Amino acid sequence: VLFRVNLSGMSRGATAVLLVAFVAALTGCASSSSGPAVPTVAPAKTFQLAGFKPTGPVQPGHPFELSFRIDQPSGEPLVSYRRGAGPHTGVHVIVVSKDLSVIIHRHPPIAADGSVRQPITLPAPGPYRVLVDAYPNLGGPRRNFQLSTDVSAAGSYEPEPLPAFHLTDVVNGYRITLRGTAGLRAIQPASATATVTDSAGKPPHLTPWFGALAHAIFFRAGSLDYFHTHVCGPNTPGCTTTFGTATITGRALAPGKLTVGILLPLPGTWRLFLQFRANGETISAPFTLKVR
Ligand SMILES: [Cu+2]
Repeated sequence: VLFRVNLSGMSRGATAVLLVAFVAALTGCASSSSGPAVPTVAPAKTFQLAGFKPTGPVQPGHPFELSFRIDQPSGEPLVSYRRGAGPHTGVHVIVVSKDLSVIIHRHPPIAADGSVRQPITLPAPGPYRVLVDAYPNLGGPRRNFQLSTDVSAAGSYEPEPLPAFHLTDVVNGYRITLRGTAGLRAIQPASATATVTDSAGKPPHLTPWFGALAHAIFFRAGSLDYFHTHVCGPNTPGCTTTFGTATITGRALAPGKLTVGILLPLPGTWRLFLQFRANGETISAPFTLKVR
């Protein structure tokens, strides 16, 4: 027997369809009393954030220290992380406001005991998601995993409505134009082209930053599902993202012209933050994407 269950209200704009298969096993010794026995299931042992700070609201505009470690399923702290070249190492901390108007992306150092500390400043009041993308060095097929928690900045919160898609963003004098996102579909790899010019209209020299020429960080509106790909350059080995059997790599085609690999797991409205570093500053160009 197949039941289709629409779970609405899990996340804004998202409807998960759950297929539940029931097998009615009628055996000769079926009990006639109080229905089927429910098996006892022990809590799943998983990786989890431990010792996370801050434990309460922080002041907007004031730096604070965000700190945590990751505990392994065994209960021991995770101390061994992938190292070396490329963006797929260590721990990435991405703090995003829930209205997707603010993103903060850091790769903090990891102490020998596995603890991670990162100074952060939340610019405005409101709720933020802290996403920890971890690359453990444990062998086996597992490459990375994400854990998340929330922080909030005190004060009255006025969520900004998500802007419609604009072809061109202007950030700190840089013009970033993104083409090729009109027909995006969930689970289908696609590639868009970003063209970047500086305030003089010239393509800027991009400096590799956190192991990539550019980072494409995607969050889904409402549910805050996450995906992350990179634009790789000649000096950024180990930069390709793998997702299942697909590999997603962006490349610099020419100065100021980047291909951006896109592979989003769910339909909906997504916010892409295209991040790169030029002339000593980090630029985050946001784009709203519709994914069918
Ligand atoms: Cu990245």
